[in-house]
Amino acid sequence: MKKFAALAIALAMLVTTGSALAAVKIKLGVVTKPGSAQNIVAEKFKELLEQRSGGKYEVQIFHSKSIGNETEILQQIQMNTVQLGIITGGPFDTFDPIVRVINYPFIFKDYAQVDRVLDGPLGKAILKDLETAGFKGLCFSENGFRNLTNNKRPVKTAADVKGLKIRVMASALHKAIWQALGANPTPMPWPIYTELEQGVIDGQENPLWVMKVYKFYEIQKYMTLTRHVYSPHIDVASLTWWKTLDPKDQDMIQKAMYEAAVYQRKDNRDKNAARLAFLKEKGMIVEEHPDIASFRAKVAGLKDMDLFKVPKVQNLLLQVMEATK
Ligand code: EAX
Repeated sequence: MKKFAALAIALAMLVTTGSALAAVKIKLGVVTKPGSAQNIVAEKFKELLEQRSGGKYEVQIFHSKSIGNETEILQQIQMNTVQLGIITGGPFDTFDPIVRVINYPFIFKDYAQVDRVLDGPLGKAILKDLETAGFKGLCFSENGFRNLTNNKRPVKTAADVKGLKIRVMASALHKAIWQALGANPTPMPWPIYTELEQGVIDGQENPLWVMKVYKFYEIQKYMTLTRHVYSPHIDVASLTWWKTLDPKDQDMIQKAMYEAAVYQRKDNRDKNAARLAFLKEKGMIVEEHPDIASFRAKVAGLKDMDLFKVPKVQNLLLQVMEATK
């Protein structure tokens, strides 16, 4: 018994001394599973920050919905119970309408425009505005250009979309886009495999990596390369937490996240051709050259909707449209 007590004291001392030297833990949330775009950013960031801080920080990645869906992760970041998140642009819609500008359909033609705008002053203005919602916007990584899949019929023109039950992200803009296209949009948080499998929804829209990593080729027959929305992730920190950090650490975290984002964007883009080939090989019927003009025509009026009436949103939308002409 005495021996046991001595051992317990020794152990307790070890734990106390150990914790005095322990790294500062940072919680980082992503909704998707390992191998997904968000996780590639998160893992790269973890590697860079832990190495550069000489072990001062330990990044704990919570993935696969272990701390909730993207909206719930954002709420925890606002409260500083989670410090960082790599979150798809869509769910930010209800926190700050300014993000609608980057989710606007067909606004970006190619990656060169995406990088120029999002890494430049207009992207910085969006990140800065997120402070109004309690987020420190660090930078943009990417989900990618979104494409439509469904299980009902091949889609070549916008008219083919009519009546399809399409799952959309928790975003008023994404809902409005699919309404304008004639679909029956159903907002639903990630993941959605079961709903697709059971036919609760006919289809969904996401970048190519999603169809591969989440095995949508097993349950979705048709894919159309609509590229209707460029979908970034916004890499954010809790503003409350950010203000407690000294400027040197802020700088180190900001740089590590940006490098992780640049690394992931390239990785994502490099893999798209192979993903498309893979999905075809798995039997998906792919419409590679849909009638994009017919899609554009149906969403042309979105900019005049109430969604864009807030002056800061309207102003920025016009500026981004000008920059991507
Ligand atoms: O990254 O909810 C969505 O459609 C997102 O694109 C999803 O998190 C996959």
